[in-house]
Amino acid sequence: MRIDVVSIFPSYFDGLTLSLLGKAQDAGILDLRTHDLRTWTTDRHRTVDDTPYGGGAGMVMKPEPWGQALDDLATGDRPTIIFPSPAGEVFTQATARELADRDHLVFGCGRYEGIDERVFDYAAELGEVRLISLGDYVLNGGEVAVMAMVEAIGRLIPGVVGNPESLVEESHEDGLLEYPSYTKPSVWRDRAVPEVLLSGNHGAIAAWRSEQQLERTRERRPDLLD
Ligand code: JEH
Repeated sequence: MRIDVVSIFPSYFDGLTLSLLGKAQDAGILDLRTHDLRTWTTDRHRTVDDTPYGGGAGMVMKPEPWGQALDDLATGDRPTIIFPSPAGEVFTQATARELADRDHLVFGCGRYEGIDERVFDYAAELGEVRLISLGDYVLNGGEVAVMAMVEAIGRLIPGVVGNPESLVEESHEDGLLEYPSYTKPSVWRDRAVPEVLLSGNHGAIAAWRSEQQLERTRERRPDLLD
């Protein structure tokens, strides 16, 4: 899979070369390319923003650099073009699964008050456009949202997660929160691991874990039970 990310802060994405996604890039499974939007500016000050028509606070990203960037990156294969936006559909595991199936993703990270609306309309001529929100809170730009989305999508690409059994287990998940996990030592700072997990009784362990899942979901995420 190829992923292009356009941002005025491309070094945000340096962290994606670490760990699993870094190995996937070394192995040639993931071709992740980050780009500085300012390379597509033509003025001496490499300007990417301007004042909003109609007035209002803050600045809006100019369309021209975005148009040039999309012309260069969204070539040939009609990629899926994703703009993180507080006004987008909310990103979920289902979104990650859907996007992990694509051959080419282009992410456009806005800053300031966002990007000139005509860019989304133009991008639709080059690929499938999606406006996606990481969640219902306000960020200063799209970068952190794209970091999260690329990690969630990247780990679903076959061969990226070392132990594919973890992914199989996830895909069989029942929509409940996970059960608690423990490792050695069996007693730590006066806190014992629940007895049943040391019992070797696999039926009792499975029952306890299900009960824990239900109880935690009722307590922390009752919305998942509706
Ligand atoms: C933020 C891309 C580009 C901040 C505020 C406003 C909210 C409400 N989950 C997410 N939150 N924020 C972003 C995101 C994602 N994905 C996100 C971005 C950009 C994504 C620029 N910004 C900064 C930004 C305007 N406010 C939006 N409203 C509280 C009602 C108030 C207005 C726009 C852009």
